[in-house]
Amino acid sequence: PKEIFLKDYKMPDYYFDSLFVGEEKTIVSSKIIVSPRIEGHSHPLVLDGRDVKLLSVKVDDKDLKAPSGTFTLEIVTEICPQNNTSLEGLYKSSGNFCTQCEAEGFRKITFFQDRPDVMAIYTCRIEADKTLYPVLLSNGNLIEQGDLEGGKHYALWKDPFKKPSYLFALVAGQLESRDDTFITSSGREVSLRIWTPAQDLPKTAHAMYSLKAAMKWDEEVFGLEYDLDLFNIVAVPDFNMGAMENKSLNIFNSKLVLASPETATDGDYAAILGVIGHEYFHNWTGNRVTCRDWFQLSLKEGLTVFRDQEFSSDMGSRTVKRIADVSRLRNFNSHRSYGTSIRPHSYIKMDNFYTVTVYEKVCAEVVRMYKTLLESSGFRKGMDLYFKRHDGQAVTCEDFFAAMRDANDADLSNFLLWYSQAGTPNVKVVSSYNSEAMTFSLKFSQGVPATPGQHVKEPMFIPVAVGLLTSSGEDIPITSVYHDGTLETVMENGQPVFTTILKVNKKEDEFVFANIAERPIPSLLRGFSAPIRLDSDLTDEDLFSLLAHDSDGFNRWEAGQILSRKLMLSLVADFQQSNPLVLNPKFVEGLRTIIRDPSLDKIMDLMEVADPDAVHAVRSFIRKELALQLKEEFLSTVINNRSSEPYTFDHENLARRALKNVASVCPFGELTLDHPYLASLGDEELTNLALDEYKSATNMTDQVAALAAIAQNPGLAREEVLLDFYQKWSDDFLVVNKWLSLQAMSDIPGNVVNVQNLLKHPSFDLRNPNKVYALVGGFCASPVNFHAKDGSGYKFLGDIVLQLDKLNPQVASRMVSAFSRWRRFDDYRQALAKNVYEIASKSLA
Ligand code: B3K
Ligand code: ZN
Repeated sequence: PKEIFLKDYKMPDYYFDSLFVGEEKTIVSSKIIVSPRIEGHSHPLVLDGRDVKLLSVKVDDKDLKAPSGTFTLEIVTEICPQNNTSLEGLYKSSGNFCTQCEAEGFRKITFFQDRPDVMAIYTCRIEADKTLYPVLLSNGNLIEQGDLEGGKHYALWKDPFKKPSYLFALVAGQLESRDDTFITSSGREVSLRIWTPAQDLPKTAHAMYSLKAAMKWDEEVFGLEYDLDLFNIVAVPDFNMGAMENKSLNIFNSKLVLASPETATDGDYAAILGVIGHEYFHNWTGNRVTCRDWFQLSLKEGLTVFRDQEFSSDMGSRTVKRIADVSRLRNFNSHRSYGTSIRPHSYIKMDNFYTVTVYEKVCAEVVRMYKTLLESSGFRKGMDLYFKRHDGQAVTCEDFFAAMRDANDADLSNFLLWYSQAGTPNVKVVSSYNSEAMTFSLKFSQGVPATPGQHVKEPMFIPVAVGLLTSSGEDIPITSVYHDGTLETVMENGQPVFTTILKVNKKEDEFVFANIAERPIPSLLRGFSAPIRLDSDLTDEDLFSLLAHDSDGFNRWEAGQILSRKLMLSLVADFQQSNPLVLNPKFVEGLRTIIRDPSLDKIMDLMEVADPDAVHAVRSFIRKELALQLKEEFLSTVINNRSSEPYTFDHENLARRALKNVASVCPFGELTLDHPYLASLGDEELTNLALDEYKSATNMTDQVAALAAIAQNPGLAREEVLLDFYQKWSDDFLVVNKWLSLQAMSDIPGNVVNVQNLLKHPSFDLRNPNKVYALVGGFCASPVNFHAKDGSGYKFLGDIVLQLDKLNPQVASRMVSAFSRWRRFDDYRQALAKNVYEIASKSLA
């Protein structure tokens, strides 16, 4: 494979002004108006194409000849969507046709300059059998439709906005729609339609609610209005990713559209809200302003992930959302040290560029830092200028940076290093209090670890949000800070602040707070204001105090995290030296106070007692020990948080269910490894409690959590309840996937054999990405069985990946990324196919 370099970017030699796509069975004819970028040049026009059979090419209605000036290019190709298991380009899913063109799928439909900086107006005519494919959709507005001979019909769609090929979409099939309308802030009426097979329509209510909420939010927060009269969402069961933001025709993985209280968990409801918002927000950040080349992926993804995170925070609890996002970020990156920068200088296969590191999480943190540095109003000014300058263009991360800087006249100094420099900055902070001068000093030192190809690193520009607490836990007003020999006032509207942003951008940087009457406890990096690793000199006592009192909810959780990590580490050492394990009573007491506190927003303090990657034995010990010592508290938590009210998706009920399920059962069901406390004891009384929870559950959140609790202990109860669950839900493929993933993630010894058997279960299908993610992905998330000493887990994954690579290279490469979390399997890596190669060589440093 050829490696593509950012430094080699060249502007296209030709523009494509408009494109007409027609699809009949599998014949694609396209007519493209082509104009050279530089009049009179003689560069060849090179088109991309993959797995496409060329039937004919015509230039200006004549045989191929090199034209100068603008000309029309007509191409007819033949493709086989029914055999397309890669799920890129045009393919069939459950009998319906649909497309996925990002990043380079359009070249699997026809020959084209398949690159995001070639933007054209698309007109698309679809012809198909009317009975088999009654619904024909594409981007933009429906211009014309009608019947044709031989039981066929056609639809002609035109998208008035110029767009790159990756945003093209087409759907043909037997679908029905849930219809609604949205009135924009300027009074235009937009038709909203969510398309699914008829039987699934009742499950689209939450998706429609989410779409309307997102449209309203984007108007209110960013002044961004929807720009067409129609917005379509189509749900398909076979989809590599979550969803796709095609202009006015979003295509979604069914998992992120369909929900009912009986079949979807709180986690599913939250994911639907976030992803519907995400794809909708792309209409401005991605579609109206797009990327010049794929190196700029974070320009649209980082910004849009940030926007969806803000949207979800505004719709629910900001603290809970922030904790969830930061946990994910850390979980995915803890072993990789963010080995790639968010804008690498080269790639081999674009698809492998869509990793959690490069694509989503860190990029969104970078956008968040602009907001932290410029505040909400400055950030909004930057966004406004970005759209004013670049609407209708394909641009770069520097253009976004320039808009933020220019709109605020801000000194963002070396901020751009966040895009190019790989590796997580390690920041150390040392504090000291001077009672005579009444000053409190924070001395920062930073360093970025060397990463492959980048040995020497520059200091980064790091916004550190800081608050100071009194010994009794109250916020201390901050009025002024010395930095670089000058005293800066940090008041807002003449009032002292409780949180201030320190701009750390030197290798060693000191900040001194003035007028501090007692030795304060610093609350550092509030809200996780920068994606760094922070090492502070806080004592256990400071941390307990922050855990109990910090006004920053995120840092309360963070203090609990640091304390439990410390506890884990000391126990791991004891374990290794065969010392008896004893739980620090201070820790148990700290937790007891929190559990007894009736306010619910502290659920997260309990959720992750330890780092998910820490040693299994110690983790189970802590869990069991806490369950034993805090049994009374956990039991009353379960009882006090039961509810017989109908299911509602709101913060209070989410928190209540999460608290109950973490005490007795399991938070957020699918794909979390946070074990329920009480059920970990495995005694009969508590197994019966979980069984009661299972039987009386009126929603999937409670039901799957109880199931997970029972399933953690091998035995008859486990077998019976798993069978019961399957029999109940065997017709609902999304629920069956939960059943698959729950068994796959299990810590019970020798689970690889069960998972191998499940591969042969009638409910499993290697061609469906969701099932692969549930079963194979679930297994790789199990620290015990995937990483089994005998290598059975790795061998299992290696074999599957080889099979998957033939069917669907994107899914294969996502699965192989499970290896990237550990460094010791070179032996296994080498056996993997081409797709494995890039992830292995590029992001597994
Ligand atoms: N932009 C798409 C992801 C496409 C992935 C292609 N392999 C979904 C999103 O981020 O909105
Ligand atoms: Zn996106």
